[in-house]
Amino acid sequence: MPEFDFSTTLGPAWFPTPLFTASGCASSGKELSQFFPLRDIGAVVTKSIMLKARPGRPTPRMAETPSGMLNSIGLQGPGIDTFLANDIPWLLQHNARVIVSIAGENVDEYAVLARKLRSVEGISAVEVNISCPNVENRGLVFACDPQASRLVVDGVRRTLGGDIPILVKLSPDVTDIVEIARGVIDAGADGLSLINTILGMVINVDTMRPHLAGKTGGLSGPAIRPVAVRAIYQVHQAFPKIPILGMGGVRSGRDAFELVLAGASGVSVGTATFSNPMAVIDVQNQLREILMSKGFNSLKEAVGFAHRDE
Ligand code: RRO
Repeated sequence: MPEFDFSTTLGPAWFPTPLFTASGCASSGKELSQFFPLRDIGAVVTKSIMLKARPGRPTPRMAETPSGMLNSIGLQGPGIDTFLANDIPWLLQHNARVIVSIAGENVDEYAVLARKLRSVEGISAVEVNISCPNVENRGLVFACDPQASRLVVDGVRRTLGGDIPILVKLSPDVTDIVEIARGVIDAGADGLSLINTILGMVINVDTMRPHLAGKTGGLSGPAIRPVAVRAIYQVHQAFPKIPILGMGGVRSGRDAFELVLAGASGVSVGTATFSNPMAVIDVQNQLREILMSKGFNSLKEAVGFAHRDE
């Protein structure tokens, strides 16, 4: 019997396994490394980093919701220079594969971030986050506008050249995600990360005021998994050759398998890690078992399987 091939590719980047952290849910991986060797998963996807250090939004910035949670972090982080000086060397010393997520306030800032990454050795891919819901106004959610999305990716592509693969993270909060995907693929994206959180809000009925200081936040967790499956399915149907890193409410191997069947070549685990730090490893082991029990010889055979006979 041939050995089961669990490896995956996201554009030109190869990974021995298809499970990843989700950006923002494991910072730069230090805390998770107490629980398992980071090398054992596909890659660590780091928290979206901006040009300058940012304190993020005021508290409270988390809220529990049925089958999920809201976050309103607001891009807290040390800024790219500190990140490159501390986090990347630490990750590489620990033999982790790394996907660096970047976020800018405008098209130029994304290009400056890309320039700083261009000469960094050892990065597997860059995730261009154009879909953070916790920015000052909706005009800054580039992923809600086809032209703005295209411009950001075009700038990053030109700056990075062909050396580092680019994944672009999209928002499901749009009328037609396929149209946004088309724009960023035309601009040079190698793959897509689907999906970011969904804009939501909780009002505390005791105080009769919004629970979050930032009022709105991004909804994550199992509640959004059907939205992720739908977005991945639609985009894979339109662009079957473009690799998708899927995320949204994955807690088990069965959940990850659902995203793979929809068209994901890799799966990120985010919110589940907060209650189970081993979630990425558990999901990885369970997915391997499920794929083998279904008779697949490789992960790749299962990607997009739900589209068969369409
Ligand atoms: O930092 C955040 O508040 C945040 C980001 Br960058 C994102 O992409 N998605 C999200 O739910 N929160």
